[in-house]
Amino acid sequence: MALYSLKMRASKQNCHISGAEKIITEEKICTDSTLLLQRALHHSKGSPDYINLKIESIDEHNIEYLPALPVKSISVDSATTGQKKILEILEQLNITNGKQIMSLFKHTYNMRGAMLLNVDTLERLEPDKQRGIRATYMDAEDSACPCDKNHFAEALVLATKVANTPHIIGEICVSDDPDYITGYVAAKDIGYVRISQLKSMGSPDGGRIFLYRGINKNVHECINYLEKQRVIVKNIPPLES
Ligand code: PML
Ligand code: MG
Ligand code: MG
Ligand code: MG
Repeated sequence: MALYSLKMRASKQNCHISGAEKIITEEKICTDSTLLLQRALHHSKGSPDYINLKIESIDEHNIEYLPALPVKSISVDSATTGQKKILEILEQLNITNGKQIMSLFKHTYNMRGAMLLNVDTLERLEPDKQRGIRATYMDAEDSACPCDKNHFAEALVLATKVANTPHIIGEICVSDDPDYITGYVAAKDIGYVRISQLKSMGSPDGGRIFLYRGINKNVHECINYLEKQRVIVKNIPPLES
């Protein structure tokens, strides 16, 4: 059965507004394209002046199937407590400079992709620092209709791919959507840990930081997997509230 990668990204004055992608069969191309375009046109970050829709056939033999990371949810009463939780979890991952890492989120808002950070030297490893690294070519097995954004399910797909990437020891995500305040920290060892509040409602500040550990000359292995490896994530659980 022929499979296609379908990707949408939208921006305004070169600032990223939204992006989403699917891996689908041919008969879904028309309906899913329309649904992704509608998402691009109606986003809380604003109206785009540029939308890119890309459709490519993919070879099913090149797909890697990964089980979804186990999910855990932590409920906190404020963004400040949520940020403190992140620091505790980073320490469990033997990352002791969490405060400095969290301060880098002030640079991620307009980026289309994530920051790729050497956690020990705090060097940024993205070849293009304005764009960042976009983890791509991924979807959930039997994924739902892309009409409404399901933050959780889409983020779990991405986090599962990222956690399985060579030299990546973890990821931190604060949503860049002004009306979405839940974020997460994820790693192969700890799973996908959702934190109910990481910023205040209405704040657009957010983004992703991929945490790299190792010698910088191996970064191409990591970027190659994030940008090229086709991945389908199995067993996405329903979100328990
Ligand atoms: C985004 O805006 O794409 C990030 C969404 C984070 C999802 C966190 C969750 O609800 O599990
Ligand atoms: Mg997004
Ligand atoms: Mg977003
Ligand atoms: Mg962003």
